[in-house]
Amino acid sequence: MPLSRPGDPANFHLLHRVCKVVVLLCFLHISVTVVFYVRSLDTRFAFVQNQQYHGNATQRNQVTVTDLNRTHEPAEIQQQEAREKETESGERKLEKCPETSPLLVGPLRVEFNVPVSLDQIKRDNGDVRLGGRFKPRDCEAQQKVAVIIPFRKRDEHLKYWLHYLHPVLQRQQLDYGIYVINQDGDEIFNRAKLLNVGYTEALKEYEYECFVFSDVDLIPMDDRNTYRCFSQPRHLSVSMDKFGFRLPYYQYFGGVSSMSKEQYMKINGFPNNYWGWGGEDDDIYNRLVSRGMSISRPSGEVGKCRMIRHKRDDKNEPNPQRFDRIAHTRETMLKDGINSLSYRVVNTEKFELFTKITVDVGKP
Ligand SMILES: [Mn+2]
Repeated sequence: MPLSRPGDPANFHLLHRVCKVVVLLCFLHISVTVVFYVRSLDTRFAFVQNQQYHGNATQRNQVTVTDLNRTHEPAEIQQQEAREKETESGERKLEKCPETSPLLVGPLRVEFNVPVSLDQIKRDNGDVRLGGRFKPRDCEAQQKVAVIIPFRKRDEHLKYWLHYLHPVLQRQQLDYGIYVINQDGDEIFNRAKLLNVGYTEALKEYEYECFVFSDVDLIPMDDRNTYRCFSQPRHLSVSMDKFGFRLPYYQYFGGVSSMSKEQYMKINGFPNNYWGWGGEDDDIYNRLVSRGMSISRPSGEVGKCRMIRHKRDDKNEPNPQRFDRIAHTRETMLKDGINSLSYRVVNTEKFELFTKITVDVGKP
């Protein structure tokens, strides 16, 4: 048999079939490419959203991320819907936020050489409500926290505090309020009494369960240092730059600390009679220990913080009676504390980023 020559109908038929297969293969290749391309676009979009989220730390973007994921996972949709189911009271019932917030970023850069403006801080924290209140949008916070700041004539420090702390507290998914307790007049300063006033006044406003007591000039350098309460009273400012990033002494409880309502009541609150600088934090430590409690602390790494450098304020001289007072905490704490607190509120102001309560605490 001779081989078929070109132009033979049988040969043409074979060529036709080969072409068909090639075209089909091409089509298949293109479809697969298109499918993968579209999917990668989606992922990339979600990634960008996620990045922005970490960048400005508001709740809004997270909703978008969740929404994107929803289109791919029906189980996720059901969960989300269950989470958002209306309760009988008509209120939106949210699931508890996780024990550790997924929004935390870890170490933070903290500097005080660049000036900050209140307007910019307001713009950066659009989700904060009047009086410096916030709660997470997508979940129910683990704790309701009142942050109490004893204050007098430190507006420049307060600005930095608001600038750094509002984003951190939001990322920590807390239901919080900021209370700046401003000592009226020019009498000698009384930090611990102002803290007692803050505790009392904050509770009149909302059912706070946890109280963070913070000096106005202390900024955490890691957002994993959560401003909430623990099973024991918590000392949060454990490695300050001022002390070479270490504890000055084991019993140190100054700077930033937190206590639940129960822990605070157990020690009759704080002393009211420490006028001037020093000693009140050691008195508080003695109170805790005498009630069988101990201090809980974050690690030295997570507990790093910076203090804004400043000169000692006028009318806050070291208190010469402090050593004598500390030696008698056990006897005095029963009658000196939240049960003997007296003060007069001069003025309450609701600013966008904090509540300022000006108070007359008397004099020694
Ligand atoms: Mn200071």
